[in-house]
Amino acid sequence: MLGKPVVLVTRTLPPAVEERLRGDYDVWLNRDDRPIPPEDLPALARRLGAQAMLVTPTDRLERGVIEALPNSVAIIASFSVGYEHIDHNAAARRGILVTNTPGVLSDATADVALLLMLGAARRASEGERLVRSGYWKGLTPVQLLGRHLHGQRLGILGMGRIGQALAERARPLGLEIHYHNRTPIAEDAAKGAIFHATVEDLLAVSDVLSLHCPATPLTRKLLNAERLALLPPGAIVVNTARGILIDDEALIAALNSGQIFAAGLDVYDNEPDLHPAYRSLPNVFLLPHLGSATIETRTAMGFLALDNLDAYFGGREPPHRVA
Ligand code: 8YV
Repeated sequence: MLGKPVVLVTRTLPPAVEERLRGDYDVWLNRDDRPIPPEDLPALARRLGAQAMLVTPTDRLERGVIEALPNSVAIIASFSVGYEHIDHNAAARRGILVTNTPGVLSDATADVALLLMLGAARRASEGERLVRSGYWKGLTPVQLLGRHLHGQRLGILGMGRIGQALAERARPLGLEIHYHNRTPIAEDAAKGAIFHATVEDLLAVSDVLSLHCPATPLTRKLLNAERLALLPPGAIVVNTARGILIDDEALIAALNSGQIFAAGLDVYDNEPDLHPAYRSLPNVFLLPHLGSATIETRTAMGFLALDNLDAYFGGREPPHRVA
């Protein structure tokens, strides 16, 4: 291979990441950072002679797009831990490698899960809106009373890296940790967290439920009306994983009825076009997919994506290959 490998980068990345890209690759950067329509990506890759693509969850690379990619594309590196936006089976059929960026974002995402848990329980966004509105008339003994988290049971659905990082943060707050996972995790990692063999068993003991499982055909709308009804009355729901895990209509109805006290959401089905009802519900703390949004974490994610590319173009197995 004569020149530097050609890499098509679909979104603007942190400065240090783009600098490393420019140094090691013949890189095409999306200067105006507007999402490129997925159907336009194959033609762009062909025009550039791209050997690699560095994409984000805003790039839907479904089967049709993957099958239309030029043969020059050998690897798709995702700037994310989640990779449901890439049809990795179609990629595997074409012999195209797919990689992700796990681990480096666990702390930042767990911090946001904790922020949402505290914000929802203590009605932070209502309070913040009241103060900003100019209509706050001062302290009253019964104003915006929230829920105490100390002594409550936190149910973690998906006890992977991010779920365990949240447990680390919640224990000192006096929350009792419960979890469901396909298999129990090692005792030393669980640190006393109580395993529940079924989702339903976990829901029954979750005063606060936090979702940390990947978006797959099996987890699509996993939190539906039947399952929401299993939560203790007045429970709190937190989601920093993927919006498609929740049946929006069901959650909105439960928030309206008070069956669910409050929710803290960072991700949404079909984001950014989230279900409009969420915007007018007072008892929902809404964030715009900020899970990993720190300069340190996003730079580390970019470097991990580049480590995957460096390994591949160096003839080695990428450290975080998912297909
Ligand atoms: C990122 C994410 O915000 O890693 C993921 O799966 O959803 C987030 O960490 C996103 O990937 C940024 O592009």
